[in-house]
Amino acid sequence: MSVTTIAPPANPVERFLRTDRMPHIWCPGCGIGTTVNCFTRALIDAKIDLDHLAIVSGIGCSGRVAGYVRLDSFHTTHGRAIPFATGLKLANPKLQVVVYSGDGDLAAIGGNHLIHAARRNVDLKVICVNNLIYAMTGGQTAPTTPGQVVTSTNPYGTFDTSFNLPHLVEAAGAVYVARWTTYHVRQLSRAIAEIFQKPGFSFIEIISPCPTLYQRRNKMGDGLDTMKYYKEKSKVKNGAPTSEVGLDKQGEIIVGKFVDRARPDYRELMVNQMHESLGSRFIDPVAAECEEGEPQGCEEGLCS
Ligand SMILES: Cc1ncc(C[n+]2csc(CCOP(=O)(O)OP(=O)(O)O)c2C)c(N)n1
Ligand code: SF4
Ligand SMILES: [Mg+2]
Repeated sequence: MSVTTIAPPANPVERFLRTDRMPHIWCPGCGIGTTVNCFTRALIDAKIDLDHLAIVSGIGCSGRVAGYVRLDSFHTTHGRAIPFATGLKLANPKLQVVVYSGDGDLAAIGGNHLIHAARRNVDLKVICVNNLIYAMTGGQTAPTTPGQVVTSTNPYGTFDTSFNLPHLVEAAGAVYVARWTTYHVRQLSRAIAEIFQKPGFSFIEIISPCPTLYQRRNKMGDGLDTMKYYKEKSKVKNGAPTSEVGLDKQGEIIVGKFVDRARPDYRELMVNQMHESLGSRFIDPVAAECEEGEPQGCEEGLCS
């Protein structure tokens, strides 16, 4: 008698993971894995050409994403994901370049790079996992930590004013700004798929739990309790003025797509300026490459 074994259905996310690097370092209930799930589903839904995709992370628990995805990924130094990604994008404009990192990495040590990349409208897709602290190094206060939150460096509660990241990047010039939590998995996946169609500097903030250091110290329960908390406290307000979406310890979490606008990106401005200044003496290396290698015309439209 022959025995038929039925293979379990393949997990669609698995092919995007470096399974040889498992088990991962993330704690039970951590939100970072959920963000990776949403990200990989967005890659599937948006039919992203993986040969033209690069992921850049900085250092931190969130920065570990680059090491776990089976994609062309770069785990750079703390705070330097954006300048690294900017160089990558300028050297190879055909790449879709994603910066995937934590709030501390992007808005503290990397804060200047963040605002200037937004100002220049560099064509990057920035995914910021905001767990409201420096998690990897022990739960210290970050520029995103809301007032009164207990951290390892403010055991009696923080008191300095925190960054409202959507407002910061909108003011600096980002063309797409959204915020979701790890509870909003479908909306988050859709937003990530959407920024792959959006030229210029896009920024998605994902409010994500760190049960080990943030939730525990603030008596907010475990990962599941935090999902319930996000569900209860979140209010979808697409188009909300970013000046009104700041976070506090226990208040409403305004989520949604806040900004979706168009303006020329850094490369377009650079090429236009060089043409204006140098005329026919300016040879755009990308256009020249297209003429040589793709005589039928460049689908990316980078030479126009
Ligand atoms: C130049 C430098 N400064 C400081 C550190 C220490 N450091 C490593 S991760 C980290 C904080 C990361 O916080 P965040 O980006 O929010 O990531 P999380 O761990 O919260 O996901 C710090 C300060 C470092 N690695 N390099
Ligand atoms: S320390 Fe916090 S952010 Fe880091 S893996 Fe654990 S739960 Fe996640
Ligand atoms: Mg953090």
